[in-house]
Amino acid sequence: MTSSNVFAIGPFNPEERAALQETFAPVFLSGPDEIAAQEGRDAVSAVAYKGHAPFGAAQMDLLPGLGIVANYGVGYDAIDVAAADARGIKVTNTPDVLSDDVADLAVAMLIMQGRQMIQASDWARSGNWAAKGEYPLNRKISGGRAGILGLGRIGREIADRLAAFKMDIHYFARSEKDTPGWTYHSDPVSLAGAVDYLIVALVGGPDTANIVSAEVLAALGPRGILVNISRGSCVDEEALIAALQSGGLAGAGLDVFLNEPNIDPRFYDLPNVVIQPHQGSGTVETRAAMAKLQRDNIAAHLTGAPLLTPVN
Ligand code: 8YV
Repeated sequence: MTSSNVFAIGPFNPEERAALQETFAPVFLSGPDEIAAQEGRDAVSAVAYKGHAPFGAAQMDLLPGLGIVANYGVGYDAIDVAAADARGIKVTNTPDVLSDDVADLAVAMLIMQGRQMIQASDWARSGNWAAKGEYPLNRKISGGRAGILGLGRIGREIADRLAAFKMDIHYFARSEKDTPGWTYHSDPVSLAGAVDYLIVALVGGPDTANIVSAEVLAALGPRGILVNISRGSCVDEEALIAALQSGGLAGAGLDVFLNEPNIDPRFYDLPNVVIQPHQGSGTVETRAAMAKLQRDNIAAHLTGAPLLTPVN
């Protein structure tokens, strides 16, 4: 199937570009700000979207024939779904295929932070191991109390992994789930107060903005470790930095930030933070599966077949 009526917008890698080219022969744009200058935009019926730049009413109105925005990613907070609904535009995302990788990274950051793996590696590399002896003792992670903020697909994968680390699992979600043995909390402060480790696995967007507030961080406390693999917007970043600087929180493992990739430089000076460059889904296997699901959704739309993973 080829159609020049497809725009592929965002930082697609060479493999993704080649597959999109072979399937749809799209016009490639590096970002939504390039739409306005495109001749032929009136004929565009599908957008393959990648990245976190906002795609809302203004962009949709430049594409009067648009029928689908297929997002590369499970989180679609960059796309204004209400504006899409109002224009009869379908939105799809890429759930499930990335859940394992994101959950793996969440657990890895928790252990890296708790066991001080970066500092311990530096200790060995710098010669301190030989010169000064064994690395100072750190902290046991298995058997602790873990709180999952948002028990969706990714949150469940994280909880399952941490349960295998013999942890006591607590969670916050919109409603109580059928998860025998796990403890439900109806508000994030109560959850944070009950656990040692708080893992943020919420969706992004206005409804979850700053859910991890100063109050939540205070409830998590000086022995608490915060892990975030969802969106920077879920955390009050000022309050987080203050807690990390003051010892109000033991540490954090963060894959997502406000204003990424230009993150707040104060994070670079904090030794108690494991920083990852939003790479939760960033494996060869998973990114190929995400890209394929995105293409399959567009192909379904163009052939009138049911969408595989519709959002609206
Ligand atoms: C990004 C993500 O999509 O799936 C999500 O919601 O945040 C990531 O997988 C990916 O970084 C490409 O922008």
